[in-house]
Amino acid sequence: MNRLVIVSNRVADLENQVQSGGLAVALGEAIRSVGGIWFGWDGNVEEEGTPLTVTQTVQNNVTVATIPMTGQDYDEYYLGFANKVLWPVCHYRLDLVQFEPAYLEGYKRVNKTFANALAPLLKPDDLVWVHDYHLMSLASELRALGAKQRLGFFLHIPFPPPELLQAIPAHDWLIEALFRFDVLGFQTSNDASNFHRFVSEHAGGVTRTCGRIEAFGKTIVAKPFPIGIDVEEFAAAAQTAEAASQIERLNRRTIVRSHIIGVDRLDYTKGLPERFKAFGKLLETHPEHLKTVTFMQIAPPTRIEVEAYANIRKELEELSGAINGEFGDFDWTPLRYIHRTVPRNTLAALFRGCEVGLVTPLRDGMNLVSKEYVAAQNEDDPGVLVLSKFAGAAEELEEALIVNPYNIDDMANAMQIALKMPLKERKQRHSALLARIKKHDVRHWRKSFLEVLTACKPEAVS
Ligand code: ADQ
Repeated sequence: MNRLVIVSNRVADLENQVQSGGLAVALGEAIRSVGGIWFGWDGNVEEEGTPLTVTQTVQNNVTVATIPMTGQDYDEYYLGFANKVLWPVCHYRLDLVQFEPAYLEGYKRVNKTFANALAPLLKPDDLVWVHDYHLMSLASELRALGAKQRLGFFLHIPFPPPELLQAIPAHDWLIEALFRFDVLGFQTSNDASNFHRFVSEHAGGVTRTCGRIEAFGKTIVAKPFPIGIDVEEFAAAAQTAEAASQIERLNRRTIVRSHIIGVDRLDYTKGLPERFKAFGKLLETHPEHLKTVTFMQIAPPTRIEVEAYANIRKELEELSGAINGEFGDFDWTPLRYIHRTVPRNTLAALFRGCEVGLVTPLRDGMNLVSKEYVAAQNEDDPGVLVLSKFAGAAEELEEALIVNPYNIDDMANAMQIALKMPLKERKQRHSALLARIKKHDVRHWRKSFLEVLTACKPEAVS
């Protein structure tokens, strides 16, 4: 078995698996079984001129190798090119792009710094698996240093259609850099086909069978590998004695009969203002829910230095205040809006205790919350998932109530259908959804990607 090297912007906390979640556990498990390295930024920002040295901690056969970055790197690479250019374009939000030439330089510089620091740690037979939009030019930097290893890349966020991709300054350079990997993994067939379309229409590429595509003098594999969750682990977390007491606490407010829940990072892609408005619409059009339904939105702030994130927070505070002001009463708060990260076990319990799960992003690579909500349900009395057609998960989770998150009435209507859905239909939909998330769980995702990467010939690399 080849050693596995995972590279991502941030390194997951392999010690604290309860907090870090399914992905960290699944990848950590893979490294532990074959031995290897997890490499990434340590989260620290150093003064300009401080040497950026790699720190390695070794536990059994796993090395966690991390490196700090400078304030300039943080501003230009992380906040700049990654989060003010790539993130909005990949989520179809050209209106939020803020580009400065220094951002691109910062992105190239940090990818190069990562490559310089990682290259000496690699062994010839390693399988290197790079994650996400921060590190799209890492393979090209590693190849420039002579790396011949098999290099794979997985994009956790959507890959936009060519018409939007072209809004990224230097997108041609970025696509050519991606061709220095051997395997590119996308969340959905839509994302993979957007990539194929760009390469064939704008880079003279030729699509072959089995996801292979030829361009820039090289043939690589570029196909979907939809990510999943650890279904058994999450289902078990929802059924502990502690979870039962949390659910009991939720129901102690006897005045409320049904709970609706949303859990997302506070991000403009997650469709939160639209969701809040839809809940307001539900109360307005179906007054029978007054005092009997609550909506709990858990949304911890992220990337607060980026203006668009501060704006969304302000908008949500105003909307939740307006809804509670209009509909609430001294003994009932219709919308509870919580700004904190919640331990995974508590999340699992809350999902199980809530009759409706709202997952309504305007655009999302996959969305793991949708799968966690399904996994946490009581099979004998399951809740209903309301899912945006623009979440990658909608390609698989057909039995959810699929909504257009831009259409407030459509979402309010889906909430009403969910709240009224008979047990028989809830069970039918849930068992179909559960079967799907079990079939494509996180281990299947990892195994299928690594099988394709292992099957590449390292000598095929130029
Ligand atoms: P995210 O945009 O972060 O991930 P998501 O897939 O929903 O979105 O994953 C979020 C994870 O964080 C889930 O496991 C969820 O339970 C957890 N989480 C969210 N809010 C939390 C809170 N308040 N407290 C504790 N935990 C919380 C990116 C892409 C997605 C893609 C994933 C994985 O944007 O589209 O599905 O990567 O590839």
